[in-house]
This record gives sequence, C-alpha cells and structure tokens, in this order.
Amino acid sequence: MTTVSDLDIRQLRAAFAERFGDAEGVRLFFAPGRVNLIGEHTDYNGGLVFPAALTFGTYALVKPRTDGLYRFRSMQFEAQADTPAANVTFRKEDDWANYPKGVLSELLSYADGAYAAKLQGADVLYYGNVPNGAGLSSSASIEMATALAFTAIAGLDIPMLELVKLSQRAENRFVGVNCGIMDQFAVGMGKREHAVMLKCDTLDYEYVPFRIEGCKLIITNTNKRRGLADSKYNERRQQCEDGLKWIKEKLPQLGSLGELSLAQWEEVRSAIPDELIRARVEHVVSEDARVLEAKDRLEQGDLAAFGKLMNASHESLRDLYEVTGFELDTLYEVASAIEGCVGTRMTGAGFGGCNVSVVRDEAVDEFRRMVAERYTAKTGLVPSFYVCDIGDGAKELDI
Ligand code: NG1
Ligand code: MG
Repeated sequence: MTTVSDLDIRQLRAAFAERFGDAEGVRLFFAPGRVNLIGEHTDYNGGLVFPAALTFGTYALVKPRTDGLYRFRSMQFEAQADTPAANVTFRKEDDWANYPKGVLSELLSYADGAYAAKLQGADVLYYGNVPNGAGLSSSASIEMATALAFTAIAGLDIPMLELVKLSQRAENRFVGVNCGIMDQFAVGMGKREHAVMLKCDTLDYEYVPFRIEGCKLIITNTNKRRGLADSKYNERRQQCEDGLKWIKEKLPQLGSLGELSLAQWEEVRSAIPDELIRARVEHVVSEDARVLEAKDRLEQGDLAAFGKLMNASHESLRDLYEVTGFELDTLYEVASAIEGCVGTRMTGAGFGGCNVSVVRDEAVDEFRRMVAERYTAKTGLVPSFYVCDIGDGAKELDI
C-alpha cells in the first residue's frame, strides 16, 4: 500500500493540470478511512460502535467552476464522470464516481434545495490509499471528502454531522448500499489519538483517548475479496428486523435492538421461535454490551480485558452472526495463538476484508512473520499488514 507520506502535492497538482488544464486556485481536502475497534453489525440496529479514523484515506484536489458542471477523475481508476448539476443520475459505468455523484445529488436536494443555486460546478481529482473492499470505508472516505469539498468551495455552512448523515443517504439512496451510520460518522467526526463511541440511534457520542501503551494497532487484510457480502449483509439486516418484530410482541415500546438490555433480552428471548434469528439477536445484544465494557476497560488502561472483549466479539460474529468465513477465522486463529497478541477480531462487515489486532511492541515483528506464514499455508493467500495511527476526521489541508 502507498502511505500518506508518499503523496506529493506537486504530483497531484501536475496530474490535475494534465486532466483539467491548469491547477491554479485548487484546494485540497482529506477524509480518512476508519477501523472499527469493536461493535460490529450493531449500527443498523441502533446500537453502539467504537470506531476510529485512520491516517490514510482519500484526498480530493478541487477547483470551483461556474457553469454547473462537475467533473470527476481519479489518479487510480479509469472510470471518470462529467455530470451537470441539473442532471445527476446513477450510471453503472461511472463506477467509483457514483459515490461523489451521490453526495452531489444529496447536497442539491438538502434542505429542500435551499443551497442548490450555490452549487455551481467543480473539477475534482481523487487520490486514495485506503484498500478497497477491505472493510476500512474507502467509500465513506470518498463521500466525506467530497461533501466537505463541495460545501467549502460553495461557502455553505453545513455542520459536519449533517454532512455525515447526507453522505450516508448518498450511499443508501444513490449507490444503493443499505449501510448504517458508523462509517460516515467515524470518517467525518474522527479525532486524532481517540476512538469514538457512538450510539447509532440517538447519535450521542463520546471521544475516548486511544491509549494502548506498549502496543500497536495492526490491521491485517485477508486480501480475500468480499464476494457476496452485499446480499448477505442485507440478509442479516432483515433477520434483525424479523427478530425485532417478534420481540415487540412482548415489548411494544421497543424501537430498535440497540435499546434492549441484556437482562431484558433474557426475559424475551423465547419470544423468537426461530433459532437462527435468536442467534443473530443474541450477537447484537451481547456485542452492544461488549462495546460499553470495552470503552470502560480502555479508559482504565486495562488492555488485557479490552483484548479479551475483541476476541469475544470475533467469536460471536463467527458463531452467532456467521459473517466471518474461512480467511477471517484463520487469521483470528493464527493471530490469537501469538503470545504478544492482546486482542484480535474481524472488522467491518466481514466475509473477507480485514482483521484488527492489538499487539505488544516487542511481538510486532513475530506477529507479522508468523501470521503471514501460517495464514498463507492455510489459505494460499498473502495478507497485508498496516501498523496504524489514529488520525483526524475529514478536513481541508493547507497547500
Ligand atoms: P464495511 O465493512 O465498511 O462495508 C459495513 C457497513 C457498516 C456496518 C459494518 C458492520 C457499509 C458501507 N458499511 O461496513 O455500516 O454495518 O458493515 O458493523 O456497508
Ligand atoms: Mg464500503
């Protein structure tokens, strides 16, 4: 993977000029990828998540236009799109460019179109170093970089939290991925050296210093593409909704699974006649409790307990929610067998993508060596490792 320090702004300017004529007056915006530390498949259930923003992400070099035309180009992808603000529609062949187009579409209709007249066009060049389809939110990072860039160049005063919601709508309605709020929130609202615990129904949130003294946060990519992830993701969402419906027969006031305490769950679990759906709900309710406890443990500096909760989260996603799969389970197995690995789990939607681990400094080299060797022996795939820092959410960069 290319690291952030490899990005040379002169290179980016030159590439911009090559595609658009000249780079006079461009502005640079950045939005990170994110990693979820714990709290998986809880966001769309109104539950708790505990993500953090990464220091790699998507850069958008932007120059305003005045003719209403938006032109999208990428340093890495062939597909490109030219879209007049008057006619923003989804086109399959526009590929990745549908994400910024979705954001544009949502901005145009935001507040009943109150800002539409100010959205007068832009040329945009993207450069990203979040691995795609790995569960690190490359899509949310494109969306949030775009949302911030377009509001900034148009001089619109829209708060970050609104851009977060608007970008989620872009993904739900324009791109057609029915994701929860976690990704856009972490990407927009992330804070350097902090994780953020978010309650996804109320959007109440709390920053927690991410102190893991003597340890590193390591993301390991299975390099297994996520295949049927979308259909299975939507199937899990449906199963949770079915579970909620049954529980509501006993607790009519319940708005979401995220409102259900462990104690309440014990009382109503028999209301769900279907064993599989009971298992799905059991994961959601227990995962929510793990997030709360993980936050406390991190604040207390009890990394051993924090790590155990990460492992328990993986096992619940494997056994109850069934979203891990052979590669992620193999990583979990080989990583957790390493002495200096404090905690390890899948992160993101699952079915492939990434694992996240907390590893003692002195064990990092061994972790990389042994995990790679054993993982490759079992799967035939070569994993990638990223030793991570926690960075800030979306922002404009000085150039
Ligand atoms: P990733 O792995 O980034 O696709 C998905 C959802 C999140 C959340 C997690 C599971 C998308 C774009 N995002 O994350 O909202 O539900 O799965 O915790 O589908
Ligand atoms: Mg995504």
